[in-house]
Amino acid sequence: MSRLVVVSNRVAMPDKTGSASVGGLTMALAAALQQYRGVWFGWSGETTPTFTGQAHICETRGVTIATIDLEAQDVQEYYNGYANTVLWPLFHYRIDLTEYERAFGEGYARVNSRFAETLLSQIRPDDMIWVHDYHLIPLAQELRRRGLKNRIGFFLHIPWPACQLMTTLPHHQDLVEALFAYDLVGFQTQDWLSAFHGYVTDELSGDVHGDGRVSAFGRTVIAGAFPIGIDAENFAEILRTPAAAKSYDRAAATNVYRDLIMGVDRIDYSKGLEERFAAYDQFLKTHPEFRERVAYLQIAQTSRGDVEAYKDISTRLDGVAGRINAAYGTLDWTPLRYVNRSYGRDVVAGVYRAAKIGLVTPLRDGMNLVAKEYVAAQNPRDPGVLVLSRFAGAARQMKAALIVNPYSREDVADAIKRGLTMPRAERIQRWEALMAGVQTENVSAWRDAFVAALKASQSQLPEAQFTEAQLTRRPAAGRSLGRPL
Ligand code: ADQ
Repeated sequence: MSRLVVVSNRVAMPDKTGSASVGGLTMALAAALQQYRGVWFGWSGETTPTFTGQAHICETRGVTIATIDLEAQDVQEYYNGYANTVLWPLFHYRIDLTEYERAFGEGYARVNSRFAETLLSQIRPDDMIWVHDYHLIPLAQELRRRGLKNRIGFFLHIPWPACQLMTTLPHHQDLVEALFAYDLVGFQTQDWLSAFHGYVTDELSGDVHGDGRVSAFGRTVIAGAFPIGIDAENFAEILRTPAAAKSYDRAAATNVYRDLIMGVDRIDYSKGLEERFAAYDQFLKTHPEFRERVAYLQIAQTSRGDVEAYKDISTRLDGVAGRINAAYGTLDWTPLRYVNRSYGRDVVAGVYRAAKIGLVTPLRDGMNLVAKEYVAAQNPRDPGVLVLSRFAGAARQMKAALIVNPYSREDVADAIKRGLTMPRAERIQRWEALMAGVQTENVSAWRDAFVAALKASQSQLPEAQFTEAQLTRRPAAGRSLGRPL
């Protein structure tokens, strides 16, 4: 049986007890790796004065973990720079926040080359390689240049931008060409896949064949939509833990006379938190009869604190929350509690269950797992209502949610009211439809579909797509991602 080699920017193997704070993606990848006796390769999160090219190797429950340390300049240019100041905002349709610098592109290319250099020695001839996310788009190209012919798949966890936006990226063609070194390229939804097709046909005059094959740059890849899900069974187990029960009891007791509205997010401009707070303000303003009868709890964990665009978000949220509480709060009612920290999955699960409304209103999101976790945590006999942004990939599957436009505070405010007053029978009907999807379109289904498609790509793609020249070809001088044309 061939091994699966998973590559992601960071590696986070769950501990033996299945730590309560580990995310659904980590658990799924860990399970897949155990099944395939795999290797998980990525950055350790540590820095070193000089890159050594040596991986730290350890074995955890049948999985080989291989990590590398990066130089501080790598982290600044590749991670904070190209990945999180260029690609993340661009792919989330925020070109106003994209700050392109050539050094970022150079750092991105350098780290991908360092990943490839170190990874190469770990790979056996029949291994399948599965690369994750926007940090590592050029990795297959770097591996091919070193002669690797194994099957390599790539999964993009975030959206793919519309062609008009993509073309604002300097050297965008080089980045897309790098995707054509994979055999399989996976997107979360049909929308992002269609946007990729649009780029290929409009910008590259490439071909989108009806059977999933896409051709450009003299190469053919398979491109498909593989919507990620959560580990619903594991989530149900977490809900049965004493910590989840305690968290539920506390949230329910604090809000015994009130309906709880909740949100759980990383602090990120793509999650639409300021717009969500404004929508709640609108709701309280236009529906005074609900004041003191609802409480909104927003759990928001700081992320990417070293990136400029993230630095002020928390302060601004503090300000808006303060204004809402000052305007509407009473002696014994705080309308909005904004908690800037991370909680274990068990604690979050308990709060989800106590919440009558789950507010998931990103401005743009590849999928959004919080929407699925909220549904999985509900009491089947008295479920809450999911209010979901139409711009989350999850909206494609979760049609029984109240779908809103997060840019319209009135739209979101109306949905909050509708959710709070929705008859129980309708809540149950909607929840059952949502839950059926969460259970079947789960993380194992995602993983299995991707791995099966990667295996199948073997028979769908030309046997030897790479001539020796293509395998070793470097971009023409001055055409790397970081240098001027
Ligand atoms: P994220 O942008 O991180 O993921 P999301 O899918 O919502 O977004 O996953 C966040 C996870 O972190 C959830 O499991 C949530 O419970 C947890 N979490 C968030 N804030 C937390 C907090 N304060 N305390 C505790 N837990 C918290 C990216 C893409 C998404 C895509 C996923 C998976 O941006 O669109 O769904 O990858 O592919």
